[in-house]
Amino acid sequence: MENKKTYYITTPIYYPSDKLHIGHTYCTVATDAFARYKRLRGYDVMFLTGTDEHGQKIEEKAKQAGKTPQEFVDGIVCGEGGILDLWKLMNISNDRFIRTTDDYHVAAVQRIFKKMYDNGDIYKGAYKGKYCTPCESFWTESQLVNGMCPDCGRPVHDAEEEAYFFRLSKYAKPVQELLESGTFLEPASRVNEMINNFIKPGLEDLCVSRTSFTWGVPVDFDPGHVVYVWVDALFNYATALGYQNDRYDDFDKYWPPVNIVGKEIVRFHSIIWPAMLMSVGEPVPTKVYGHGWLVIDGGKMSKSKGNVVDPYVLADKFGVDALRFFLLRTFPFGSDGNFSNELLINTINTDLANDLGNLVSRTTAMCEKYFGGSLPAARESGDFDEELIALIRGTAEKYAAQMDNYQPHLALEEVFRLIQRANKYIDETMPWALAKDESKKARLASVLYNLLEALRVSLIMLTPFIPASCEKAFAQIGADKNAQSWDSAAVYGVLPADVAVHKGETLFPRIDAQKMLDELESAHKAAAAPKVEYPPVQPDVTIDEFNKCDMRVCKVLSCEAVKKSDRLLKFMLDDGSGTPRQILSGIHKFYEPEQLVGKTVVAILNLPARKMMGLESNGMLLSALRMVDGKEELNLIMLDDAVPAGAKLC
Ligand code: ME8
Repeated sequence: MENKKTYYITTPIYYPSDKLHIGHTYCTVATDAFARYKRLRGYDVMFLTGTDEHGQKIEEKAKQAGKTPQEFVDGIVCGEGGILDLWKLMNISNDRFIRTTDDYHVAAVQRIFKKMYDNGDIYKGAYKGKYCTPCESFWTESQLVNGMCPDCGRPVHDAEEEAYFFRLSKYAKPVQELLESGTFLEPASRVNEMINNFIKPGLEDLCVSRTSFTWGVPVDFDPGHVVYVWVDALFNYATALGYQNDRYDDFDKYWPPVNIVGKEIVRFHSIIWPAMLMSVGEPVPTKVYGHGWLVIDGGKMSKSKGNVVDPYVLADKFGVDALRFFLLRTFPFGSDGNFSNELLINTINTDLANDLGNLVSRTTAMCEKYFGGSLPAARESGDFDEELIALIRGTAEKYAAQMDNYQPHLALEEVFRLIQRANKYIDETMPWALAKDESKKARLASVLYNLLEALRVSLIMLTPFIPASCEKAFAQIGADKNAQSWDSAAVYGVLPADVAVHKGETLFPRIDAQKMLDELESAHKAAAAPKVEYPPVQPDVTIDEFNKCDMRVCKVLSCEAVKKSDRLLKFMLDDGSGTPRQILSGIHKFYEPEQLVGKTVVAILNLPARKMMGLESNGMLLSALRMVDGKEELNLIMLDDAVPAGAKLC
């Protein structure tokens, strides 16, 4: 048997520094559609996605969350509502998922780094830059803000640090030739950008090790250095197939890849990446496609701007297929696209509910109503058939040309030309009028059969985009596996003459735009709210046990910080007894003393006295403690000042 042709396609590996948003989903859904399309065409496909888990940014984020870097990334990648869950929800058909913290990848990157060191392409040198001592950070001249550290605004000084460099300069010429040849980098507009902005001004050698943090792949022959995160990350595409490791064994089978990436990382993928592959003697990618960004009001989505769009919320409100479809139908893949909920609703209503949804429901309903779901054998052709049948036969080729060019929105344009033509065919042939005339039954059967065939080939081409909905629609129009195959997508007459049709559920209900916009606003607000963790409820206590706790209202007479403690505050309280009571409380992180003087608080008075920092504490102030995004938050319980000191809580 002849071996199938192989096809290897990848997404970028995303940083698990935060939850992913609709921009990441856009890239992954597009790559999924390309992978599904190639499978449909009979290719043996390897589709890889994954996560880029090392580097200073992740190390810092983990620290802020009070977790180790590994715990932190595990939560974002594998935790509930994490990256793996998101791709499952979005029906992503990846064959493999790589995490750069996987042992096999780490070991392979060490071998790759050593290989480039041994062949002389990596050498030890000195990294010269501007150093900010308090921040322990190196900066380049251009990163400085008014000559000062961009992080803390303090002065910087010239400094040198031992580091490894990759001889990128050596590869300037072959990389330029690669960029200028054929279709390695697309869209073509990005080629000139790379050559003019990066290669022509002169490619400098690239610093490929760091000593200022440890969360990375250690350079095994020089402790203290970790491999630059981009070297570690780019090679994921190779190690995931078993390159320089034993975990997998299909590098020879699938290499080289098609790398789908966002436009901001085209430089890494079209200059540094091929140069490093040339260094280790492996073929460069077949293609690097730099897709555009989804923007909101012209600006890139970012967590700091608070304008990220949560794919979980959108999938929940609109359905996974509607969201997948919208992303690929609306925005030309190589350009930026302005995301808006209005556009999303409009696309769903126009294309999915009206054009496709109506074609499915009208056609299947008429098959049931006029023929009980099974068409009779007699046929009669008539006006308008020819044009529709020509489109049924001719659309697949045009669609394929667009898909092969990584232009999903144009491929969908072809499919919708056919769907719209089929809807017009219903208006032209007026099946409801034919049904009234017994002598027109054969003509009516032909009309409905032609509509089913138009639907069938459309659904084949829509499968890479909306797989779950197509499966349901195929069942409704009675298309078996053979009638769903790519080979049958350009053939008219594949459904059996007596095809059995079942009208099913509405695939894409129409959306009430205003109602949905209001719902979305509140859903996004709820999703953006910090995640609060509540501890489980404690085992029961009896009322007598509870009554033993003497909790009283107290007035804060004075409050001051305890010397040499950054946590403790010392309170003198009026507890109603006439004698001031001293209580210590470790809440300085949350309150300054002057905020609390005069306040009405609650304390439990009959706890045994305790000494802290040499001072006695006679009781404990009550507060509400909760975990918000992994951090402790505390509110002291304060009552209305009208409540007198000494009042008992019950
Ligand atoms: O750059 N619109 O990871 P990352 C469209 N770890 N696509 C977007 C987008 C937007 N607004 N925002 C993100 C990294 N993307 C590296 C990659 S690869 C060896 C290492 C998509 O988490 C787009 O594909 O920042 C972009 O390139 C990618 O997410 C960046 O993801």
